[in-house]
Amino acid sequence: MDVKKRSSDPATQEMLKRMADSGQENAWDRLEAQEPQCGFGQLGICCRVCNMGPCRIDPFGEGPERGVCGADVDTIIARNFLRAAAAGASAHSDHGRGVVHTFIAMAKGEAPDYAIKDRTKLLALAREWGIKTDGRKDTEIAAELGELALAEFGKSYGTQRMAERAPGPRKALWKKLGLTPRAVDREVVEALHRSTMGVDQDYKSIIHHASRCSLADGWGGSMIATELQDIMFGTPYPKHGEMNLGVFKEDQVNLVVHGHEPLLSEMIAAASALPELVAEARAAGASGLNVAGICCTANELLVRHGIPVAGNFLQQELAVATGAVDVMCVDLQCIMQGLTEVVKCFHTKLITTSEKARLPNVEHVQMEEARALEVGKAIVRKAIEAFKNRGPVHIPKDKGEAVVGFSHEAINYMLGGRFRASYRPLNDNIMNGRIRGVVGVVGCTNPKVTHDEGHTRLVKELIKRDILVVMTGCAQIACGKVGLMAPEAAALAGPGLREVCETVGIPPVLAVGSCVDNSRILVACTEMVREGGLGEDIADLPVAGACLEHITEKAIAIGQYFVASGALVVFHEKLFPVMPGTAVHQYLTDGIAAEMGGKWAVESDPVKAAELIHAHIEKKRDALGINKERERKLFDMEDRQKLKV
Ligand code: XCC
Ligand code: SF4
Repeated sequence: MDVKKRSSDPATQEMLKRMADSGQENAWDRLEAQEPQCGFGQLGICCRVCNMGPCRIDPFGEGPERGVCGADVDTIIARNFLRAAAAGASAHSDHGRGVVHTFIAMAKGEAPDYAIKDRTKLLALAREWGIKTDGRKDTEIAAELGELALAEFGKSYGTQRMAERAPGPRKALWKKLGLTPRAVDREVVEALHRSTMGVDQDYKSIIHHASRCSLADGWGGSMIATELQDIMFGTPYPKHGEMNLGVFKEDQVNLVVHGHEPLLSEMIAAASALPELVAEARAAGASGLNVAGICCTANELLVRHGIPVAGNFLQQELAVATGAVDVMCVDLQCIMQGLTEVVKCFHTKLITTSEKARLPNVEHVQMEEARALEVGKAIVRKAIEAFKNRGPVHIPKDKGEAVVGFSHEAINYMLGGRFRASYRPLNDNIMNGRIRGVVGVVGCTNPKVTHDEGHTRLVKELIKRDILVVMTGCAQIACGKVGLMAPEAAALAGPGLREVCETVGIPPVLAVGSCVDNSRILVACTEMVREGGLGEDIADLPVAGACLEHITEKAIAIGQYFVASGALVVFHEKLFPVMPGTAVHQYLTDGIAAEMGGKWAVESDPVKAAELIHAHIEKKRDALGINKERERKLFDMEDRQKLKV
């Protein structure tokens, strides 16, 4: 086993060796046992949509070219792509719906442990949605807002309210193409319908719906999740954070919260700060209570409260293998069933909390919004109990220091100051060329590629080229671990970006939040357009998105909504589930740009991906006419030498 090939993160390498030595299995081992994986599946050319199949297309053009029903390679790939986008959109959006239910309960006084923490945001959103605010109680406004938000998931008519936020030309384009997203549930149901046997069999039409369904996620379910979570739990502002397995404390009760929804983990965090529970932990022989997160539940708590992050997706089993985790409390999404095996080797208590996400033979403590803090306290007490049974621990020392919590509002404030909060300084610095552009690097960590390496190398290459990076998800954790979100990382940036970072006091890589918080990036892009000087639409901006380690269907939905919003999106070539050389591949990576301004690109090498993104950004800058000065300067040594010959 070559641990360096498995991961570029020293803490992960250390734990991989330890797990191998003690015969404990993890995702990398199980991947090895699967190899070689099905090549048809990887290329998206296997269809199991009906029972005349499964059918597969021969990629070498020697075998079957069509499924039993006659579906060709492009139809099969596009249908699989659409189903992935729909599943991804449903995951983010069902999370959003859960938040709305709690929000309404809070407003009606049925969830007493929740409150309105960001009143400014509540009122702003209420006004945006035409809700009367004058002379009304906050809870009354919130109740009405909650009902309207809930309708976004299942209303019979109309389109997503949040999509109204997009720049004018983008909205007009969506309208012209019939892409303005309708109710989230409708788009997901229609995606499943269209992709059944014998319905939509024109790949462009199928991808078209993948766009609309994904837009219902980004400008719908995800954005609603982000906004209402901010109202209830606070909008993120810059704060200190720490990331990696080194955040576990040997002498404290370590409670890991893992998954995606902050509804319960917020309560667990609050419970862990209660003096009575701290006293109970002390009585059990611990010096305190340490809550740490994994995956996007971690990102939610990190950006709002600076609660430490123990690791990203691939580190969940390794966290248990430290022996230092007393309770691993999971909500939903990205919870590996493999956890049920690894906890058997340790004292760690695994607890499920969502009725939607159960594990066999695992204790279930149902999250209940009416008594959420009580549930949180009960889980903390279970961790204190488990601490007493703790065996030997092995905690890697590594952890990265970071400044995190750059919501759209925080960026506005950092750049413009309290009284003239605006994106003007950002736009100005992009226009004068100190910052070339902005790139969102997001998404998962996949054992098929070296863990963390795609993200960290790409981000280093981007900031070196004076490109500001904004991050979410497990990619954010990967870069936080290596210190790229510390202000000192400005030293790794190009001279222009460095100057801006040092003047404003921001790191060159901004931690924005969880995967539903990619909606914050959509809002930030819109704000850049509104501020002026960088074109009329997101497609005009010198921006892009990238994910070189994607795993989940959610990443496909995110990628597609960025494409349909006008951005270039780069994925790892081998992880993109679309066979190269097909018409649908050609369409997604080229033809679609003529319709939507955005498109996909595939690249496995982080340096080449950075070059590709940089070239794209310069092209956008040229089109905006903000590159004139630079062109003159670009007469470098090489050009001079050419002249002499
Ligand atoms: Fe899951 Fe969001 Fe992917 Fe990480 S990044 S592996 S989705 S936790 Ni969203
Ligand atoms: Fe095969 Fe067509 Fe059925 Fe897919 S839908 S399994 S290609 S027969």
